[in-house]
Amino acid sequence: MEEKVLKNFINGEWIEVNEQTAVYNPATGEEIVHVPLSGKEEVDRAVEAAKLAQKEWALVPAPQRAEVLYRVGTLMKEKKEYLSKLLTMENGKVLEEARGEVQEGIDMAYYMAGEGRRLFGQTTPAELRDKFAMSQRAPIGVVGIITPWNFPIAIATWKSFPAIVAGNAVIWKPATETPIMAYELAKIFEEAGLPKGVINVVFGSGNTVGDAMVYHDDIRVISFTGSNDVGREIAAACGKQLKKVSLEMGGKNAVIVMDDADLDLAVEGIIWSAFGTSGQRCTACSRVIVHESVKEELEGRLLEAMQDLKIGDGLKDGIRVGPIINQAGLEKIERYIEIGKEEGAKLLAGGNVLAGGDFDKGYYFAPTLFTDATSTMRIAQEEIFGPVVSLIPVKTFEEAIEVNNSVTYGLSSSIFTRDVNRVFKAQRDLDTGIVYVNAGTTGAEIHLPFGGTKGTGNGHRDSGVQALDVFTEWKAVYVDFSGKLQRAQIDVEE
Ligand code: UN1
Repeated sequence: MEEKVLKNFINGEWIEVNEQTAVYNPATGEEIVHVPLSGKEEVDRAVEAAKLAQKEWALVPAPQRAEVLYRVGTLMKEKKEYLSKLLTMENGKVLEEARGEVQEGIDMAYYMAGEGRRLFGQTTPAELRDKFAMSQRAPIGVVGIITPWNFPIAIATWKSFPAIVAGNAVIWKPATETPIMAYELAKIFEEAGLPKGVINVVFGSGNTVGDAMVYHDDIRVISFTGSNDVGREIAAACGKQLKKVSLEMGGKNAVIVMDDADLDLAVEGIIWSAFGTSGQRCTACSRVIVHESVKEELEGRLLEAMQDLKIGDGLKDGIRVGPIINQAGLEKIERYIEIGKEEGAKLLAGGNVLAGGDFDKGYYFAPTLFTDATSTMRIAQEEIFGPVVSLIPVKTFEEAIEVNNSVTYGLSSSIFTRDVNRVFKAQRDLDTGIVYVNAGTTGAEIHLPFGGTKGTGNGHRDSGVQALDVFTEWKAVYVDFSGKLQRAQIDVEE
């Protein structure tokens, strides 16, 4: 990437903003680019452009709208390696995972492009003779998406692609920590021939750009992924304005390991979902609910597997765990380690910021394992967003399910067992939006609904065909071809 100063993308134009802030590579501490700090003025300008563009865009037949997404997918595919490296640079996740994230975006492009030929509605029998009834999806208008730094490109595609294929125009505020993916995706939209104004990228903070979006009368939907506190504020603000809002605010995801589990597999699943992306996934495993009879064995095997985790700059070969996003992230994890110790959980490994040599330049935290935690401890209830996992011993399958469901979040859960009855009970009783059997808690596929129950969100889903529900209105249409005025609910009895 050549640019050193990023620009907003508004109405198909690249617009510089005077105020900016620096963006750093979390692995090395090096400055990479400057990102605009926009304000209400830029949001207003973007919305004006989006309103005009949307009117035309909604009239373009959906299969043609989809053509643009096919091109977007193909361009992403061509640039996959380039994008992945930039993603590792700005976010820190290891290159292999960055490639996986870009691939999620490519998959989403092709999947949602397919929706351009479906966008199914329903025909329904009418109550009256010679009358036709149907329901169809209609675009909502201008929609706002606010995306996080931990999946800067995938989550943006989960939200923007369904919005676009359904005929909306988008105002997008990416996280200021990871603006490069947004910049690159905007360039791809431009190259793919998306009409100007259909997507507008406005960089800036939540307090300025985010607020301006949430309170803008002409932005009719806000789709947000991020922290619980911010999500609740957005929900309250949108509630007062009767604005549709879709929220995804994290998890406290558990892997359950039963006495009959394949322990080798369970260890792999835990290591991957707890320490991959340095635990900075909404779906990351941060609790292991383990049957007491296999607890010691599991502890030993986890400790052994943790020794193989090479930590460092994700652009280097063989690195399995990258850095934490920034100093604030590091300090939050440190606070939880102290809390865990005070609460009486036993620290088996890690628990410290990594220092010395290359570690001094970036933000690194040692993969951490607590054991003998109880389900009411704060380390077993609150989202830490780091490579920290706590073992909670239980005596029965029923207790395992209960402990899994004892948190305010409800995103993802997993169980390792060979008992088919337990499998079916677990998929029914685990109170999360995503359930895995004999796999870790991460790795959701884009054509299935992504989201959770309880405090994870407000009932909406990202990705999957369900994402279309966020960005469309259902419209009921009646066509009376009887040639006379038929009065529904009255004429029926005559
Ligand atoms: C997130 O952490 O918010 O299921 C998204 C997964 C990925 C997406 C995670 N496909 O872990």
